[in-house]
Parts: sequence; structure tokens; C-alpha cells
Amino acid sequence: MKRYDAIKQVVKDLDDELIISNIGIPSKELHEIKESKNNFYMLGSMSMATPIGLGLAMALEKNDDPRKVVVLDGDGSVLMNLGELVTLYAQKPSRLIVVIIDNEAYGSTGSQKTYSCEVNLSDIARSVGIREVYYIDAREDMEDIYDIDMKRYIAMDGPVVLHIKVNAGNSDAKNIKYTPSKIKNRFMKTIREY
Ligand SMILES: Cc1ncc(C[n+]2csc(CCOP(=O)(O)OP(=O)(O)O)c2C)c(N)n1
Repeated sequence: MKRYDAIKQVVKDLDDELIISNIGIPSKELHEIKESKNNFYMLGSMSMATPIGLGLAMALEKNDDPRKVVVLDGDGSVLMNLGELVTLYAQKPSRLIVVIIDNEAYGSTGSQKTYSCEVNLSDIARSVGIREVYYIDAREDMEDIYDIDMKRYIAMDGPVVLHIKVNAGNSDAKNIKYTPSKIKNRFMKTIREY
């Protein structure tokens, strides 16, 4: 499967979880698959989806807000900011699930290859000490076989890293219908609503 189907699998069972999606086409695909006030479409800052999710998860925990945060990140972005895995380990955000959708490419900018074909991002996450690291190879086109049980990962004490290997390729998802400030303000309202 490709990124689009992986996102579909990941979000199908989500309910009140807050979603931070990666820059570029992943955010457009989430917008098309499951538009929601719980989504923060991160438009401008490559490598910042996980750090934003980390800060949010830590704030929720501090405020006794039980909601979980799901980050939809990409291999190129994680590779560009590998230190975020160390920070995840050190901060231990119990309400954070980072889903790395690994297409071995900078998919949003033309699918140039990344080094995730050379290094294993799960191994890197484990090597810094993160305990809950799961790997799914979903590269074959067998969507029904790769039924991703997100409820299982949501129920765990974080940080959880779910690394999903997919085939490269973008859908023709449309542009997000909201301005960046609308996306931010709507999401901030959702955070405060609890
Ligand atoms: C600092 C910086 N470098 C490059 C870009 C251009 N850029 C935007 S998205 C992207 C690819 C992101 O790749 P990945 O995180 O693997 O996600 P994918 O699109 O493959 O799902 C690039 C290179 C940027 N926005 N910021």
C-alpha cells in the first residue's frame, strides 16, 4: 500500500484523539480521508510534526486531559530531525503515538530517495531506549491483510512509535480548504474544549 491507504488504516478507528499531520501531501491526504476539528494540518515546517505532537502530549498530561496525540510523520522528516527520537525517550510522553509512514522518499517534493532504505528507523528508535516500537511492512498491495489495529497502540502507555513501510507514491488529494490561521485557531479551540 501507499501512504494514502496507510493513513486511512491509521485513522479509521480514531475517535477523540488529536492528530498532527506532516507537511505536504500527507496533510492533504488526511484532510481528504477524514477531515476533523481534531486535525492539525502542519503546513510549513518539515521535521516539526513530532516535536509539535510531543509538546501537545506533554501539555495534555500536565492538565490531566486524557486524550492521546497521534502524529503522522514521514521518514524524510524524521531523518532530518533524528534528535526528536532522543527527546521522545527522555521526555517519555505517555499520551503520544508517533506513526512514521516510511515510503523511503521525500514524497511531497518529487519522491527523491531518502536514506531510510539504508537505515532502519525502528532500530534507531529502539537504540535510543524507546520501548514501544512496532514495525509493519505494508509494501505489498494487500490492504485487508495489513489491517492496522490502532486501538491497540492507543491503549498503550507512550511514547509509542509505529513504523509503517509503504510504497512510494502520492494520491491526487486536493488542497486543504482552510487557511493556516483557521487551522491553528480551530485546533486550539479543540484543545481547550475538553
Ligand atoms: C527545511 C526544509 N527542507 C525541505 C523542505 C521541502 N519539503 C517539504 S515536504 C518534503 C518531503 C518530506 O518527506 P517525508 O517527511 O518523508 O514525507 P512524505 O512527503 O514522503 O510523506 C520536503 C523535502 C521543507 N519544507 N523544509
